Amino acid sequence: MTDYIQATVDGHIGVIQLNRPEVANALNRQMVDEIVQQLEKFDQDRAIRVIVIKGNHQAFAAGADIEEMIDDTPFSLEQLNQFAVWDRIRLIKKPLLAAVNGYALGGGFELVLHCDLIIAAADAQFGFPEVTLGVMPGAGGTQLLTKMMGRQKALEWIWLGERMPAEVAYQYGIVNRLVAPELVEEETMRLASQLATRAPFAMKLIKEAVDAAFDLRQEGMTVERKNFYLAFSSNDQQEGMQAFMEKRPPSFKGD
Ligand code: DAK
Repeated sequence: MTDYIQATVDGHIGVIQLNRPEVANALNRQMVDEIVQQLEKFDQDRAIRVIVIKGNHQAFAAGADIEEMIDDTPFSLEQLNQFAVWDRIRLIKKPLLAAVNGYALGGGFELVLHCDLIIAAADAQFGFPEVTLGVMPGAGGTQLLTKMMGRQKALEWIWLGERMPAEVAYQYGIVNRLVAPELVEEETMRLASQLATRAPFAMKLIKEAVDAAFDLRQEGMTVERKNFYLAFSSNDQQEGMQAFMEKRPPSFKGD
C-alpha cells in the first residue's frame, strides 16, 4: 500500500502517478521513499520496459515538503540520510520518462532532471526557488542544471530562484518535447510505447554509456550536499521557510 503515489501498468509501461494534490504534490520523505521503491520494482520487473513518472494538472511536484523540513538541522539531515534514497534513482537502468504539467520546482525539478526524457506542457514551469527559502538545491540540482545549461545560466536561474518557462527549458535541451497541456500524457505514452518496441537490454547499455559521457561527478554532488547541510545552520533558512508557511515575503539578514 502506498499513500502518496499510485502505480499502474499499461502494457510494457510502468506508470507512477504522484498523488498528493492538496499540497501541489510536495514531496515528503515517505513519498520519496514510495517513488524510489516503486521505481526499483518496475526496474526489476521483466515485463516492464519503460517507466513514466507523472504528476497532475496543477503540478508535477512543488518541491520538498517545506513544513517537514522547517525544523531540520545539519544533524537531523545527516541522521535521516535522505540523499541515499535519491541516489538510488540514478541506478534505475530502464528508460525513465517524466510527464510534466504545471509546476516542477525544487525537489520536483530535481526529480524531473533525474529522468531520461522529459515531456512538458507548453505552460509548465520549472525552477529552483530554494534561495527564496534561505537554502539551496540538495538533490543534484546545482550539478544537473549546470551540466545541462552551462555555468552562467545555471547560476542566474538558481540565484534568482525564478520560475523557468517550459519554452526556455526546451531551448536549453532540458525538455525533449513541448506539447499542449492536455496532450502531455498522450504524447508521453506514445513515446514510451515506441521505446517499448526497442531492444530492452540494448537501451540499458545505451543509457549507461550516455551517462558515462554526461560524467556527473560524485565530487560535485558531495559539495552540494555539504552546502545544503550548512544552509540549515543559518537563521535565513528558518526565516525563509517560516515566511513561506506564513505566506509573506522573507527578510534575509545573511546570518
Ligand atoms: N511544501 C509544503 N507545502 C506546499 C509546498 C511545499 N513545497 N508547495 C505548496 N504547498 C502547499 C501550500 O502551502 C498550500 O497549502 P494550503 O495553504 O492550501 O494549506 C497548497 O500547497 C497549495 O499551494 P498554493 O496555495 O501556494 O498554490 P498556488 O497555486 O498559489 O502556488 C506553487 C503553487 C507551487 C507555485 C506554490 O505553492 C509554491 O511556490 N510552492 C513552494 C515551492 C518551493 O519553494 N519549493 C521548493 C522547496 S525546497 C533533499 C532533497 C531535495 C530537497 C531537499 C532535501 N534531501 C535529499 C535531503 C528539495 C528542497 C526543495 O524542494
